[in-house]
Amino acid sequence: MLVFQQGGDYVWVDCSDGVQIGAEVLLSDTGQLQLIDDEGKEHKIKKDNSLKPMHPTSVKGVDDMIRLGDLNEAGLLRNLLVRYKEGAIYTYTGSILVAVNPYQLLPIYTPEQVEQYTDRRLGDLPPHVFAIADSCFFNMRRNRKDQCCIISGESGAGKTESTKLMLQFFAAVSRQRSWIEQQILEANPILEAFGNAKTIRNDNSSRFGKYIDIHFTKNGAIEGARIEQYLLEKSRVCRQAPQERNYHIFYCMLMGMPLDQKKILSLGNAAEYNFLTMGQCTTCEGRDDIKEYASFRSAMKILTFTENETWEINKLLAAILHLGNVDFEETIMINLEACDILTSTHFKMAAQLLEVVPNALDVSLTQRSLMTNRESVSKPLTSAQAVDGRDAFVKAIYGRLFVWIVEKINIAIYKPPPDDPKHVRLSIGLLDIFGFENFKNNSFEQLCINFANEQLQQFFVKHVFKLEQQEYAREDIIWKNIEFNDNQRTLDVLAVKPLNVLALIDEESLFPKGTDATMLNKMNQLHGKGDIYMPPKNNHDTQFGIWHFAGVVYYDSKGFLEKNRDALSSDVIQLMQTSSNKLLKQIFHNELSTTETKTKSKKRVPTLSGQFRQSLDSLMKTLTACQPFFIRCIKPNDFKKPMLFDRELCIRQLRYSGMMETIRIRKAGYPIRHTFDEFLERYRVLLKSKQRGKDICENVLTEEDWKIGKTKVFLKDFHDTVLELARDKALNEKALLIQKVLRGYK
Ligand code: AD9
Ligand code: MG
Repeated sequence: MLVFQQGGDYVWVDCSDGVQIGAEVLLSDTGQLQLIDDEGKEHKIKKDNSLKPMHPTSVKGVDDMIRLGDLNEAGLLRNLLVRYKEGAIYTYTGSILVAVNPYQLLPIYTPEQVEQYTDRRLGDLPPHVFAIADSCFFNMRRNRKDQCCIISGESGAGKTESTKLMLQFFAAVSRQRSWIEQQILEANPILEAFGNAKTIRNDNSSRFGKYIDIHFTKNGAIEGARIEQYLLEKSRVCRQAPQERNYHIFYCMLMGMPLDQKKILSLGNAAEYNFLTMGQCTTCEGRDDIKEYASFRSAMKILTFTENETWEINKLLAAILHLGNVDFEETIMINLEACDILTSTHFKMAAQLLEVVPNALDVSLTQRSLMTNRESVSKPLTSAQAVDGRDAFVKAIYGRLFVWIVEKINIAIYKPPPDDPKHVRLSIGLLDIFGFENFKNNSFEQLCINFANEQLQQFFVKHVFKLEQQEYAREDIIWKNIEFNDNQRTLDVLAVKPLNVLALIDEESLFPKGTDATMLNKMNQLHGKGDIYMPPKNNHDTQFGIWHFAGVVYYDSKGFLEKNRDALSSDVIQLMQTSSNKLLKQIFHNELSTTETKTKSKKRVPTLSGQFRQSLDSLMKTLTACQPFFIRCIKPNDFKKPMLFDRELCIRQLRYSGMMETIRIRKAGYPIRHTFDEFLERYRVLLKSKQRGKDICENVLTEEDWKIGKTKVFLKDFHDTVLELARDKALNEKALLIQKVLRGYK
């Protein structure tokens, strides 16, 4: 029987959120125990035996969750909490890193720290994002295999910051201190200026996904890099939710650009533009737009954008702002609702900056051409339709501009491999992609984003659970299967089964008479009977639900097809044909060349989801060819505040990322494997003999709890560390010995 006699003991008590909370026993007098829980709440409990004592590992916390004695949600959560309170934001689960956002600058990213973590084995030093970077770098060279690191978590959890820290580490250990490293680092301020914005969840939220592939020589020097971007949120250019901003670049430009240049573009303050004020917020606490603009400008120079190119970009950004202030007035034209543009300096400036004739801009915004059987006729647009058309144009300009800028960056940082067949190129890829989204209103963008997250989750599940357990079976390792949440069925409904949800959306988008309603109808008919897709509750409802690995999300089908078609009106395309703005023509060269060749062969412009799926497929192929690392970022509170740990929020994130099952499998499993030959080749120095084969492998392993399969040695993460350290030591001793012998000869 357990009797708590004095203070200082720790126990688990029930908590309203359903997960037990830790509590310290303060005093135990006659009949009652006084407990203070982790949140400072007092509990008075009768002495009884039902109180569960806390395992010592949970009292102080451990570096690696697989060492937790209380292997349950409560233990996991407390471990992160205890460490977080001490400023230890990183924790391992084997080689998977859990990172809790500190929301404050910690003194743990100095050059000294980089040095300290360089060329050390995982687990040698306290958990750190640098240790993961170092392991990627080490494994890449040791195994001669490309590595990737998948950084996941919800908005504001710290993915982008982790990515930047990894890059900082690679640039430092590459040790060349050359131009290319600087260029790769400086790509970030540009990408963030154009692709990040203040949202209610994150003051610097990335509104696009990115995969940065860093290329190394076989000696570990950085050779170049390549950036892939995914699905920028274009709607933000025209509309922002309350307390959110448009992309940083607009505010930076208006704050930082010299007055004489602003004058030429006829630009004022952010408050004057409709497109910058929808969220009623033009500044962002803690961000200095003037300073950011200066860093952006210097980054543009480093990435070889010429003064002229930067100026041309500014012109297009200014044109967007002016277009946003163009007003339309309702009129009647031969019994039809129509609209006129109210002439203003904004309209004139927009035409001037786009380098088109004002009248042509007017016509393309207020009328729509339709092809009848024989001829093209124009139909006037209502002012609401004109606003929609204008917004589509603006979104297209910004979206294409973003793609063009990323391409330009790639031209500067990507170096094609030399023609030498002996040249070895190795790479480490960092994936920083938008987290799972579930808002009050979810639309087509959220479906795409959540689909990407389903794919990444499946990659994780496959790597951590499926392939691992299959391999144990193949190698005859005795193993008790671990249950895990497999999201394959959701992926099947979304994108694999014939006539899956994404295929149906595409099909309806290409079908001229297709509408959101006909699309919804088809989805209901084909998927309504399963348990992944949830049809609308009644005939008037336009929302359907999908059971994702992270919970149910309801999507409003309104506007799906238009967003997916992502088509520009032929009037706008024709307008651009007449423009003399070279950058504008360049960013739209795909559309412009399609219309020019239209008569010969009708090229089909792929839909948005089609393009996105294609780029995701290629990403998955790349990831599958790499050895993966995972960083799971956790957002500790919704207020962007340091030292605030919201239990419920954290439990939810740990649950849907499958952290509990991950710990179980990492604790029970053997994530490190080598074939017998590979193993002996690397660790031969720890042996006296030159023999080969399975039995000899056993002689190397002094620690316990490894397994020998049919063709491979199976190890735990800590074995890898122990072996590598022993190998380093043995090699050093050998080198010393050789030196001694050589000295003896002198
Ligand atoms: V989003 O999906 O792009 O909206 P991320 O990328 O997950 O999101 P981000 O890295 O931008 O989040 O982090 C959000 C903010 O948290 C940063 O702007 C920092 O203020 C803060 N943060 C994140 N990680 C760290 C850190 N290691 N140290 C200090 C941090 N602050
Ligand atoms: Mg981000």
